[in-house]
Amino acid sequence: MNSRPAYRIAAFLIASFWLAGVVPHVAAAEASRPNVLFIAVDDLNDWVGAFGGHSQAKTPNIDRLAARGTAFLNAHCQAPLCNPSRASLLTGLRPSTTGIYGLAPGIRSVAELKDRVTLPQHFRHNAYFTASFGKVYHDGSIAPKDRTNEFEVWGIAPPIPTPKTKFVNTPSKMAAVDWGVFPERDEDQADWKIADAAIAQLKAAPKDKPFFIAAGFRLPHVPCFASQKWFDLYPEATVKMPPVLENDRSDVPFFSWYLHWQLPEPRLSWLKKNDQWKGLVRAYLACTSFMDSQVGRVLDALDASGQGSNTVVVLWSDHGWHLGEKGITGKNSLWERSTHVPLAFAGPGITKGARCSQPAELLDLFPTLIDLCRLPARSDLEGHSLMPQLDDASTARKWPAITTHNAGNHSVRSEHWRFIRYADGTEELYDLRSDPNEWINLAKLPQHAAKLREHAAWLPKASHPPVPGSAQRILVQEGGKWIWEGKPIVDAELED
Ligand SMILES: [Ca+2]
Repeated sequence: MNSRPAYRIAAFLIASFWLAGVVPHVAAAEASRPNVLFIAVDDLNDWVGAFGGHSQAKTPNIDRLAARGTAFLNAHCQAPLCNPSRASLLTGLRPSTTGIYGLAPGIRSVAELKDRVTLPQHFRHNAYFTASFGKVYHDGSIAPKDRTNEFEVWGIAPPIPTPKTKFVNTPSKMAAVDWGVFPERDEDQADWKIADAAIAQLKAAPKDKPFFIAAGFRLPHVPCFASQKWFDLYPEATVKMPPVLENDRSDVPFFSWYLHWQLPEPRLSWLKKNDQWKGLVRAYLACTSFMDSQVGRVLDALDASGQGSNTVVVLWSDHGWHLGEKGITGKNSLWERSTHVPLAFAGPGITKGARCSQPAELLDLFPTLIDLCRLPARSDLEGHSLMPQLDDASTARKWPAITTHNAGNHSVRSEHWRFIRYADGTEELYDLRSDPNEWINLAKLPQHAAKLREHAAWLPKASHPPVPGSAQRILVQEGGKWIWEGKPIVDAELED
């Protein structure tokens, strides 16, 4: 076990006060609780040095954070889309429990969740100062007048600045997708301003209570803009492209084509035809490196504040991103490229330099942070504390990671396997040891029937229908037919 000098000193001081007949202002546990620096990243897949998804990724700051603590190499989101993923992490409940699957509604617009005590609120109710900068809750999911109910300080959350005209002429329904060298100065980036605000708050945090400061970075979410120096890290001629297999999707259920195909992000066919695939890959890497530099600024400020040794730092991304794998770019799939996220913890009570390959879920953050900060336990959370793995990364974990994409579609990721079942009952199974790209669907092979059943046993029992107010990309069943994005799913070849 790690020693906890701050905890011991606080306990000693409180014991001294008690012996002297002085009633301390705060209870022992509260006085000794560590701070939390909660770093969210938008649409960051595993193309991060420490997480090994791309051999050229340059992310020295996230890497040094991971080296300071424990990196979870097999961590997965609960939903491959911003709003449902963040709603799940913040409430501690699965999408299949809440019915939040789309870009709306926000949690407070759902009757059952109106008064749900979220992760930051649980800290606030236990005498923490709480503050948020950038994208932590999904943009627009909380009305401005209600934001200080969620965090004591709800700071700036500027959007990614965009040029007057697009760099890349993507089709009109991909309006948000663009990439290129912009703006000229890093100081004009949203993530620079978000880091600045978090740094100012670290300096100004109240001294009489622990803090929970959240910083939510926007890149590498599209549009992927960064200044020239970040592109220069990845000379175009040297950029390695992700592995793809021709006809990769020929062995996946037809149902998945609809769920993942009718997307606004560019398809691989469009990128190839327009000679834009490498440009997007390069821009994504450049933006990730720039965002990483802002993580570094915040980590440096934490250390400069003198609170580094008494602060739990956790970094996570809301879901992954395809860059051509399985024929698409973007998220919204139940495959590894969409579900796999970087997750790292560092700070008091966490083993240093450890790497854990056991499955972990973003849902686990809530109970893990409760344990690390010795807050009152909650019996209403669907995740499981990662404390055993933070103590010893080789500790086996009973639970797989489950990702849900619209009602009734789930992926179950164990240490070595991925099982997917779609709402129409069709299935996929991959052995990630021999097939890390998920190219060979084993679901129909009789020799894997037991493995398939073993994973299917973990499928969520609840299947909450989409709640009222659910936005686009929602799957519903009407009169025995499946309707995806307002159109019936029919057994016909989709154009690629
Ligand atoms: Ca996102």
